[in-house]
Order: sequence, then structure tokens, then C-alpha cells
Amino acid sequence: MAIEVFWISGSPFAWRVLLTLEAKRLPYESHRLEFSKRDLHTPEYLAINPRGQVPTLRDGGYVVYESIAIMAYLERRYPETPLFGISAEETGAIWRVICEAASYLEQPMESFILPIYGDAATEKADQVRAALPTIRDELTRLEAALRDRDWLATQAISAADIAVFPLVKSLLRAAGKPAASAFEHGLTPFSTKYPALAAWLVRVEALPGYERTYPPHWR
Ligand SMILES: N[C@@H](CCC(=O)N[C@@H](CS)C(=O)NCC(=O)O)C(=O)O
Repeated sequence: MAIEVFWISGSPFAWRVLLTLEAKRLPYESHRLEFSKRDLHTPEYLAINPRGQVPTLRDGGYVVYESIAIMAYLERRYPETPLFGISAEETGAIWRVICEAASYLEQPMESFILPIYGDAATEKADQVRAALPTIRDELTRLEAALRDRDWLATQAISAADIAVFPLVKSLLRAAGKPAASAFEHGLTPFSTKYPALAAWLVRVEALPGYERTYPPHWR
């Protein structure tokens, strides 16, 4: 039975799973859901993801949600093309980057992008403004990590890169929206402000199958 993935276009968390499947060259059946059609709240979907969120992965009779948990499951189940490191040291470095992104970047990223996407940037201007210093600080840390190597945690692409990439792309998309110009966000021009990260984005985008993962409604 095929691996099935349930996702919505533009979800950075779902994007992680699509990138992982492509990086591991695993065939999968894609179920693109629409938030506006309340696809995430049908009884059938809530039965596999009681939070009514994406992503969710079904592999035969097994179901798992939470993007990083899905990535860890895929690694264990399909170890070819390892993404969580070969040595104990690599695994530690990869998980450190993932945990840092989850602990320090995800929430500020959402505080910035969701009001901008949702036409609420004026109403939630304080929230947007408050998130920006942390976002810049975290991007500076990522930039520093790339000073001496091509990838965030190890010498090859890893789950750390895949977990962080959609967060950075989402920040950049929001930063390019007209509503973002009301804030001195300092994120652009990205290749000037964060040159190593900009070059790293291009490296991730060269992953075979990347185009299949790109959020369709962003095109
Ligand atoms: N921690 C979760 C976050 C998932 C999440 O926030 N998904 C959003 C889309 S970006 C969602 O499904 N939102 C719908 C909702 O909460 O109603 C993960 O990593 O999978």
C-alpha cells in the first residue's frame, strides 16, 4: 500500500514532509486538502488527525501526525538516504538544529506571517513588530552556521535543512507582501542581509523532486 500524505498548499510543516519523501525518493499518494473547504474538519480526517491539522502521514495501517514525528518515522522505516545522520555526533547536531527551530523560530515566524497572510497586519501590528527581533536573531544564528559549510548541521543535506527551509521560505514570502512594507522587518534584500542563507536556499531547491513540493498556490 502506498504512503499517503495529507497536506495543504503553503503549510511549512506539510512542506517538510513532502521534501523528506522526495529526498528519500519514496513514492507517495498525495492528498491535497483545502482549509477553506473545511477538509481538515471532516469526521474522516479528524479520525486520523484529531487536531484537524496538516501534515498527516498514513503508511499502510499506520498513521502519524506532527511534521518532525513524521520525518523521524520515515527515517526509521525507510533508512536509505539517511537524513538524521550516520554518527551519534551528526544525529545530535541535526536534532539540535531541529529543536532550536521548533523552540525559537516557529512561533515568531507564525506571529509574523499569519497576520500578513490573513489581512490582519494593521490590527496585529504589535504582535508582528514584537516577533521581528527574534526572527532576525534566529536567522543570524543560521547564517553563522553556514559560514563554514553548505548545510546547517552536517556536511550533507539533513533533516535539519528540511525542517528549517520551509520556515525561511514562508518568512520570505510574507516579507514580500505589500502588507509587510509597513514594518521595518530587515529581512530583505535577503541575499544582502543573509548571503549564506540565500545560497543555502538555492542548494535545497536543487534537490531532485523539489518542484513537486513547491506550494502550488505560490506559483
Ligand atoms: N506542530 C505541527 C504544526 C502543524 C500546523 O500548525 N499546521 C497548520 C498548517 S501550517 C494547520 O493545519 N492549521 C490548521 C488549523 O490549525 O486549524 C507540525 O509540525 O506538524
